[in-house]
Amino acid sequence: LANGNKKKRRDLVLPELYVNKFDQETFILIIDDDLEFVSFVKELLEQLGAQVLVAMNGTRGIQQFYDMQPNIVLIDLQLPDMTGLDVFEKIKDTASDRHVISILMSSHQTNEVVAQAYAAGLMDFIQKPFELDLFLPYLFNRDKLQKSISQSITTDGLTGVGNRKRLDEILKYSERLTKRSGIPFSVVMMDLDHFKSVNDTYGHPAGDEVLKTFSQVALKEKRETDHIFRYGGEEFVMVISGDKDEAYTLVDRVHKSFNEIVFEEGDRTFSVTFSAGIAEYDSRTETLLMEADQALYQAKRTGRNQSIL
Ligand code: GH3
Ligand code: MG
Ligand code: MG
Ligand code: MG
Repeated sequence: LANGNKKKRRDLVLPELYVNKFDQETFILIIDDDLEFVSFVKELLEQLGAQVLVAMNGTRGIQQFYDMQPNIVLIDLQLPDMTGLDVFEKIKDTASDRHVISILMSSHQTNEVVAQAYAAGLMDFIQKPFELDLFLPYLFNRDKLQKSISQSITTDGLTGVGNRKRLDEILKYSERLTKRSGIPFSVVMMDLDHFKSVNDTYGHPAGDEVLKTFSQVALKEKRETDHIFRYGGEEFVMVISGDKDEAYTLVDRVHKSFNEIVFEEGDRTFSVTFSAGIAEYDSRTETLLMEADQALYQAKRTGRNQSIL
């Protein structure tokens, strides 16, 4: 097997088509005790833009799965402390909940093993050593399909921005990124002011237009590394790459742009404002939204149409 990999390494020429194809949100966990095989595959997947972690036994693999929350997990059937099927048994609920691509690997491919893998709920079985020129295009397509499924169930129907499920994912992703890179991130909780009276005065469809416009303004003002979500009715959350002062500056831009917009309903015109609460990630995402919500409450209580840090 080791020799086979060495040979593959020399022979492998990646078609240009497959260079840097994974996006930066592709986290791959490899649970396998074959050091030579995993370091080779890890290096290759990283060259293709994925972030890769390796666990050398089942116990560590399960732990890494929950810590890292990968979107792809490759599990070897024979591990030092348990079988790959045992590992999957321990992670399958979360894996299915998060639409993780789960693949069992083994050098011994029997119908029985493959059937067991599918019966256990794994998405696929791959024989080792990989035929990389087949495996890579396959994995890339699979990842894209999975992401587009995830995308459609994590998008808010009215505004097209991410929904709460997507927010949860991005918060976890941001936490991981911050722990690795040290670059801070902040969240902003935003709530439209007196929105009930917008609906009451101009009608629910006009209110819907305001929500859509607000989303578009936030999308336009945010940078590529920032994210916007509809949290609920007329509440939105932004996850911003940077400290709370950077977040403040960004929200200020959104405030200025949004306040300028004149909505028309029949022959009447009106403007809408919003309030915002900002909190910077410290060490726990669990309390982050609560902190931002408290700041938002202050913003509401002390006059609305403002941001509070
Ligand atoms: P405050 O400044 O304190 O936030 O006052 P508010 O009126 O904005 O807050 P309140 O929570 O009383 O009202 C929120 C309103 O948002 C009530 C609800 O009908 C409306 N709303 C929630 N979801 C939607 C929606 O999808 N479309 C429309 N048009 N209105 C919505
Ligand atoms: Mg093994
Ligand atoms: Mg509200
Ligand atoms: Mg409101």
